[in-house]
Amino acid sequence: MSAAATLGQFAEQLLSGEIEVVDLTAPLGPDTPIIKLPPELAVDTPKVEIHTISEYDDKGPFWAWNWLKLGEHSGTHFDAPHHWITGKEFSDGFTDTIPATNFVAPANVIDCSAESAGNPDFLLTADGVRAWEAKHGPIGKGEWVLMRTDWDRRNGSEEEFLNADENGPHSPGPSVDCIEYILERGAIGWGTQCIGTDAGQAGGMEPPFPAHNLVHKANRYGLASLCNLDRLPPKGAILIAAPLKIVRGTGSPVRALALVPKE
Ligand code: 23J
Ligand code: MN
Repeated sequence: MSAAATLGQFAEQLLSGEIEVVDLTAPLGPDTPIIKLPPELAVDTPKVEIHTISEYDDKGPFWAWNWLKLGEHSGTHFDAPHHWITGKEFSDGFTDTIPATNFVAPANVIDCSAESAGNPDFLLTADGVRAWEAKHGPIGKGEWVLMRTDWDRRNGSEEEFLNADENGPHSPGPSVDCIEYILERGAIGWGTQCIGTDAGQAGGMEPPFPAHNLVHKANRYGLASLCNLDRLPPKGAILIAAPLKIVRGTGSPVRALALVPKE
């Protein structure tokens, strides 16, 4: 089929509802959970603030608008390669220099919800990914790998979302060999439903924070705090996730959307 015919059919099926748009984005506001890093290591991102400029009043009689204060890595967000020291040299590794074609790509959704419900420190391994491929088909070059944990059900409460105790946060994520394997397959990025792309306990891995360290070293991307992955098929969805074109930005909140065939 010609690309024009494909897009023509796509337009029809989008308008008829045969192709659905699923919102993978959490609400972005003052209640948005924000990552807390060990105090000896870091300064945290401030909470999101939304300030009214006017709302049809003496500050602006006919219009409403707000100004925002927010970190790049707030809420459902995109991690660009320059976010991590291993990716700092890529001239196309900033939110304003990544080619726009990379913001639209097929998604592989690996369901780890049962494992994560039983163990908040669950790690998806390379063997886990290979077992998933044996069942659903290979992860292709240029495709996203998304870890479904249903962690979005905790997103309304920062305490539940971070799930921290005296030993730090406990949330599922990838093992080192998982990330090595998906990069070998040529994945364009790694996405999760937790506060960041790495597991809560990933600071103690070797290398520390392997999703950040290895994905960005390969000039690939991350997505964090994704919602509604339970509404996506294992394969067949197209993910659209475009960061704001922040000049030399290291990441950005996104409105992440999936195009999904309606069952
Ligand atoms: C900075 C340091 C460690 C981490 C993160 C940021 C994130 O998760 C992020 O939002 O990129 S783990
Ligand atoms: Mn981030």
